[in-house]
Amino acid sequence: MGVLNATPDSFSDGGSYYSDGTLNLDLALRRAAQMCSEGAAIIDVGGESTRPGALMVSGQEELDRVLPVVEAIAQRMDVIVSVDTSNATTIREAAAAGAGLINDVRALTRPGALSAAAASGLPVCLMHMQGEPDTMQQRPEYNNPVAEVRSYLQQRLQVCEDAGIARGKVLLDPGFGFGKTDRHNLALLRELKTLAPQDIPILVGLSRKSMIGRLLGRRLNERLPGSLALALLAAQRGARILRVHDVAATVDALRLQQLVDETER
Ligand code: 7PM
Repeated sequence: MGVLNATPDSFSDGGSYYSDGTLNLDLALRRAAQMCSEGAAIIDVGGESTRPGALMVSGQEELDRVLPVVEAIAQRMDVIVSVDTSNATTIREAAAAGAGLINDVRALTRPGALSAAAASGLPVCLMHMQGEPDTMQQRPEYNNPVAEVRSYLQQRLQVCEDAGIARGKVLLDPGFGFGKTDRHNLALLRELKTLAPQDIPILVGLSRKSMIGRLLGRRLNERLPGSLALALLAAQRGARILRVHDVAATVDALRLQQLVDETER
C-alpha cells in the first residue's frame, strides 16, 4: 500500500501536491502512477493529517482534498484506491467515486461512519489508536499494550460484523505510533501475529515513523533503511499489507524475502 497525502501540510511522502492552498492533481496522479509501476497494489489517499499534534480538518475540507484524487486514480489506474478517513460523508462519497477500501485510524467510531462503511459494501481497515492525534503522544499508557490492542481490535471487528460488514472484508492494524511509546510499539511488533485472529489480514504502517527517528536518531529523510527493516520484520511476523512511502524499495525487500522462502523447499 503506497501512501499518497492530499494534505497541504504533508511532509512525509516527500512532497506536497499543494501550492497556494490548491491541490495540484496532476502532480498527485503522477506520484500515484509511479507507485503503481513500482508494484503498489493499493494507493492510500488521505486528506486529514493524523500526525501527532495535528489539528483536525473539517469534513468538507477533507472531502475537497480527497475526492478528486480518489476519483481520478480509480478511473485511470488498475489499482485499489484506499481512502484514509474517519468521516461518514467522505466514506459515502469516496465509495461512489470508486474507492475500493476504507482505511480508518478511528476504526469506524465516528458518528455514522460504521453504517456508511457497511452501506458502501467496501472492505475496511480498522486501526487502534489511544486518544486523538493532537494529544495522543503526550502520555500513552497501558497496563498491557499487546492485550489491550488485541482486545480493542477484536471488539471493533465484532461491531463491524454486527453492523453487517462481512468478516472477510475486515483488515486490522495495531496503529504504530498512535498513542504508543517506542516500548509499546516494539512489544506490538514482536507480538504482531497474536493481535488479530488467524483469518483476518494484518495491515501495518511503520514507514518513516518517528519511532525510527527516536530509536536510531534519524531525521525524517534518513529513515528509509529503518523503514525497510521494520517492513520486513512486520512481514515476517505476519503483516499482510504494508503501508509505505517507498514502494520500490519495499517491493525489492519483499521479493528477496520471497526468494529466500521459496528456495527453502
Ligand atoms: C505524520 C506522521 C503524518 C504520521 C502521517 C502519519 C497509519 C495510517 C497513518 C497506519 C493505517 C503516517 C501517519 N498511519 N493508516 N495512517 N495505519 N491504517 O505515518 O499506521 O503516514 S498517518
